[in-house]
Amino acid sequence: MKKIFLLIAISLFMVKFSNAQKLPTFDADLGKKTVFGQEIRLPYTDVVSYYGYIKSGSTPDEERGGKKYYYLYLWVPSAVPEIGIRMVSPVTDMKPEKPDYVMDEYKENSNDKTSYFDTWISLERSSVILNDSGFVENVKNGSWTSYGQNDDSGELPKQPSGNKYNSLMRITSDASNPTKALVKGLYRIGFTTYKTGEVQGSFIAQIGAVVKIPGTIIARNLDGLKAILDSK
Ligand SMILES: [Ca+2]
Repeated sequence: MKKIFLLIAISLFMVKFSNAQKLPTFDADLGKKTVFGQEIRLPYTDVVSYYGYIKSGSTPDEERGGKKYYYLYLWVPSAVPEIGIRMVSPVTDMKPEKPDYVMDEYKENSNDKTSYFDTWISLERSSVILNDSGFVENVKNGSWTSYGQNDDSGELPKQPSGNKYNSLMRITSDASNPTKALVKGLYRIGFTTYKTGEVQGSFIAQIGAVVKIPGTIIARNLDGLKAILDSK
């Protein structure tokens, strides 16, 4: 029996380090086990990557309490048991691949490897559930329910400052609580810097799910998301 556990541990270790990407694997809370005092997590089955770039001096989507907020809109087409979100800035050794989302500004500024920001992320869900002709306006006038936020995570690589200031969070759905259940709908990932200051430079945002969710959409603005939704 001990041998089997050892083999599992070794193969998980191999998966972790044989992956070509420069970030560590994105591991889920769900199915987490402790074997011989060692915590073993399985990677998210489905990881969607979004490469972005914010130019210094850009107009944020919102300013609250002196902080500049930007949003990524996320359409989740069915209820999910868990969602993981992480954000790393700057993007150094990673390159976008075929299914990844890439902002135009990212392509235009791909040679800027030095600008970055101390990331901070949040997840909220819109009160609007129906994609009709008034969708964009309804969302703007609707409310948002917060699911959580994260500033710094020790699981991610250090920033050029030498600090582990990148962000990661895992949200587990609580089906018994309407404000904690990860139901089908429109979510937004908010990002800013923890300290008041400039959001600038490249970043990668990743959304991890324990099940494959076909039809997941990420967009930088509501009109863009609506256009993709309507084209499906
Ligand atoms: Ca941070």
